Amino acid sequence: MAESTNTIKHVASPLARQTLQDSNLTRPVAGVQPIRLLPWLQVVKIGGRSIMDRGAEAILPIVDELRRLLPEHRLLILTGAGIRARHLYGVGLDLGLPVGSLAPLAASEAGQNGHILASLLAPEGVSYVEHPTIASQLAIHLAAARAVVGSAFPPYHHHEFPNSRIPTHRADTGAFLLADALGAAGLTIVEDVDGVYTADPKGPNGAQAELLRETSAAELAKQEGSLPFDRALLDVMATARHLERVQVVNGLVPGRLTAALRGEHVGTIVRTGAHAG
Ligand code: GWN
Ligand code: ATP
Repeated sequence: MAESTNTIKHVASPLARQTLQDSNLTRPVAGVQPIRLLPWLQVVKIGGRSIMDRGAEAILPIVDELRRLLPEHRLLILTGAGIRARHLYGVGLDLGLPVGSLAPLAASEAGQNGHILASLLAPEGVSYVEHPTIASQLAIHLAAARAVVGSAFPPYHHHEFPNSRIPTHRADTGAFLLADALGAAGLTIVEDVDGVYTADPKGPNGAQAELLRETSAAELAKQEGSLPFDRALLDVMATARHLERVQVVNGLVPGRLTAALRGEHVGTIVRTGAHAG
């Protein structure tokens, strides 16, 4: 018996003997920069309300543009939820549904928009892939096709934070979390405005609104009023590990998405908290 004790192999684990609550203790192990899983990937978020809800008039030119981009880029195309989710929030809130019940219902509308877009790109070999596939089999799907489409919503369901009656982590936040976690080359957010303005250009003070060519998540966090994306996006940008910037472009103007993916400055560049290295 004594001999067998000597053959036991002890597995040393640097975090085994200490609390995970003390960042001074965990930093030597947990403070290293994560690797980029898909460094060649370009993520494109297509607005639900701003693009998909407009139907053929807005969708078909974007589909044409995406089709022409396929030889140049490998794309993860993520769709937002749009007007159907807003109707759903209205009905659900009236009934008193908790935010964690509303989140997956709204998310399913983002998925439906993804299915629509993927159907139009099917002749190019593009398919809708489910959340679990994005989580664990994205690489093989992108080895088989130049692009895939998915829902931009994060799959938080009943885990959505209850600090708001409307889900705070919606399509823009979901797209960013995914792009940053994958270490993607870029994220382009496609809207129906030229970028981020000092105020809603379609709002009551729209005439005074000025386009911000370049800004940062930190600067926008100080700006009161509305934004063309979820405010929670600013929070996740602040703690980004890889994506140093995001470009918001107008998808109703042909060529803007293509130019953005080629690295041109054609919308608003929003710098995140991530630094090269
Ligand atoms: O249904 O359009 O994925 O990719 O957040 O969950 O509410 O689900 O609850 O793989 O897991 O409606 O069924 O639906 O949009 O999210 O999907 O067609 O469990 O492929 O079954 O994390 O698509 O759907 O809505 O994304 O955003 O079956 Mo849908 Mo969404 Mo499909 Mo997905 Mo949710 Mo799944 Mo999921 Mo649910
Ligand atoms: P989803 O994908 O969640 O359905 P979306 O991204 O397609 O939504 P909206 O959430 O409606 O679209 O955001 C775009 C709209 O935001 C623009 O049409 C514009 O009117 C509005 N907006 C509000 N504030 C601003 C701002 N500061 N700058 C630019 N646009 C703004």
